[in-house]
Amino acid sequence: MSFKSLLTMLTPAILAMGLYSSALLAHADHQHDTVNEIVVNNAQIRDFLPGSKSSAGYLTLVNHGDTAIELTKVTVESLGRVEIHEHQHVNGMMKMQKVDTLQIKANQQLDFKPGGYHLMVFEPKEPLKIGQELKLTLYFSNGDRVFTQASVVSLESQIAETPQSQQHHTHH
Ligand SMILES: [Cu+2]
Repeated sequence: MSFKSLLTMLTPAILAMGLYSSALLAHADHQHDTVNEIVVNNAQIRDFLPGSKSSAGYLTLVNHGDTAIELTKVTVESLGRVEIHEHQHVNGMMKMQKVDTLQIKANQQLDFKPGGYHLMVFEPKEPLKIGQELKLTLYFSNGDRVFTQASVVSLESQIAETPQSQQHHTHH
């Protein structure tokens, strides 16, 4: 067998190997995207008002995935307890209550904001400082965890960024 014919025989095999490895790479990229299907933006924790035992936190959560996900728990560095709350109108009164799990549908964005879903934070281990960044962790029922940095903001700056229509609601 000549060298040339050996090469001709092997070429399809070499090509196939090349295709196989690029297919593997493409697969790896896809896996990476899948992990990042939950995106968290603009996480904020309001500084505790003097004498107040609780404060509020807001963020935007986007599920870029094809399936619904369930948020089950949130933790924030230096805060002893974090709850997920929602507001509801009951007999003309705005009431809030704790929710154990919060579903975010496929390709849905959920805004935590004044008068809607919000985080209720308690038990600061030390006084918070405006501008401080705290690590915030979101836990999902499928075992996924998403980390973000939450900025500590003043009540004044939070109101300034809130649409006019929502300002009338006093939280706590
Ligand atoms: Cu609340």
